[in-house]
Parts: sequence; C-alpha cells; structure tokens
Amino acid sequence: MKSPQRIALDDPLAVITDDIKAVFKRDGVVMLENVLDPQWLLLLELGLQRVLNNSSQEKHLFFEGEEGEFVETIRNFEVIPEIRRLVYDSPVADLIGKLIESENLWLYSDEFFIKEKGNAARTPWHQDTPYWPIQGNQIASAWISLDALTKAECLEYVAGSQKGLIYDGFNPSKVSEDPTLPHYDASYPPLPDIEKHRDNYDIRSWDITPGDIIIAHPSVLHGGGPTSSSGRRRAITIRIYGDDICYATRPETKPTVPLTPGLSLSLKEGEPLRSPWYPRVRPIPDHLKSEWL
Ligand SMILES: O=C(O)CCC(=O)C(=O)O
Repeated sequence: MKSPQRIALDDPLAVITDDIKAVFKRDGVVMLENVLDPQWLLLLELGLQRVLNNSSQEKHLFFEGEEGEFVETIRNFEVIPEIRRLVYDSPVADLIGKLIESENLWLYSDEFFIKEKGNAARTPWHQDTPYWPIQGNQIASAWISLDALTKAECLEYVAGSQKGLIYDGFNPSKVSEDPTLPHYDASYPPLPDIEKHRDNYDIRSWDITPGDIIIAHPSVLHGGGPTSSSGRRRAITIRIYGDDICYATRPETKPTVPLTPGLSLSLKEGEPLRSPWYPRVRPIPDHLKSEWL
C-alpha cells in the first residue's frame, strides 16, 4: 500500500479533502505535506538563482544594514520565466483553486523572501489584506520553502485571525525601530504586539520538508521565524485569487503593494479585480496554450 505522502505526490489535489477545506475555513491556514514533486523545486531553485544573479528584478531589503537583513523580491513572475512556469504548470494554482472553490483563477502577485546569510530577523507579524486593494474571500497565498525548516524558523500563523479585525500593516521602513508601527496611521486599529504576548495567541507553525506547502488566507496574522546562525530560509509566496475578489480602495497616505500604477483609474470600488496587472492563470488562456500546442 502506498503511504499518504506518496499518494500526495502522485495526485496532489487529492489532499484537498472536505476536512482540509473545513480546517482552512476555520483556521485560515493549512499545511499540505509533500505535494510538490522535486522537479517543481528544481524549477523554483533555478528561478531563485536567476533572481540572485541580478536579473534586474526589484529587491527590497528588510532590516537594511543590520545583522538580521533579508531580501524580498516581488512580482518575479513578470521577469523570471521559471516562476511563470511554476505558476502555470505546477499544482500550486489548482491546490489554491480547490481550497477556495473557484475554477477561475488570477495571479495577485508572488514574492521571494530570501533569508540566506544566517541570523536573519523575524518577518514582523502582519496581515496582507491592509496592503492590498482588494475585498472578497476567495484568495490565498501558497508559501513554499526550498529549505528544510524547524517549527521555530517556519512562517507562523495565528489560527482563526482571518475572521477578526483587519489591523494596520507594519511600516516596512521602521521595522527595526518597532515592528508594530503603523503603515497608514489612524485608518485601521494598530497591530497588537503578538511577539511580546505569544501565549495569548493560538500560534501555528510546522516543521517543513521541501515539497510541503502552507496555504493561508491573507487576512490571517502571520510572521516569519528568524533563522539561526547557520540556517537559511529561501521561500516564495504565490498569491492567487478567484471569482469573488473585487477592487477596494485603501488610504491614500501609502500606495498598495505591489505598486500597480493606473489601477485606481481603471477600476471603481467593488468592481471585479480584472486588470492586466493580474494575469489569468486558470483556465489557462488560449493565447498561452497556442505557444506550446
Ligand atoms: O516568508 C516570510 O518571511 C514572510 C512571508 C509572508 O509574509 C507572506 O507570505 O505573506
């Protein structure tokens, strides 16, 4: 008889059972074991190499100049062919589609979080939703690590917090000063200091083996564990949405993430989020299929 892990690899979508869907609805996060064939990890590794070889991809530094510095690159999809392939060809989009129950899927964005040097700082606790110009529920992020991780180094989540308040984001340029300082000021309640009061929260994280994926709702409070002096954590998040996601404005004091110039001129509050900024992923558009059929 095949082990459950072997079955996951043969038919990754079979792991999205009704029970898993119910956990995702309740906790806003699920860990799917061994759903990515090593070939997809190789593709991801090649994509990361291209990013690191000065691909011209835009890089942001968190904790710039400090020991804990780490790198984020965003919308790799647009310039890194391996990430395009991963988004279209791997089971990632279909896993999210099955979980959020949408046959139509669009890419919101993708981000690498690259903690390579050891002793990288925590990614501060936050929700993604305040940074994004969206409303609706059919959206999720798949977080994939190229490195084996302990629970302490993994991305951590406050189970069920997607059903609670939407807090202000943290201010990326002030993370070293205080990772709860607000991004917008006054429009949303300030982030609670989860790290200081960890016992008050139902925090979930997992030991990760490459091939595992964590899928989370972007309104779940989450933060990334630091790495040890010899540890490294190279992860990508692929964010995909379905039918019910619509455009929503955010306070004008800060641009939304990632930058999408012109979006607010072409869409009104509440209109479906359809724009060249967000390519359709499923069904795969015919013009893309014609490239290989
Ligand atoms: O990997 C990390 O450290 C942060 C990831 C994250 O915040 C996200 O995927 O939304």
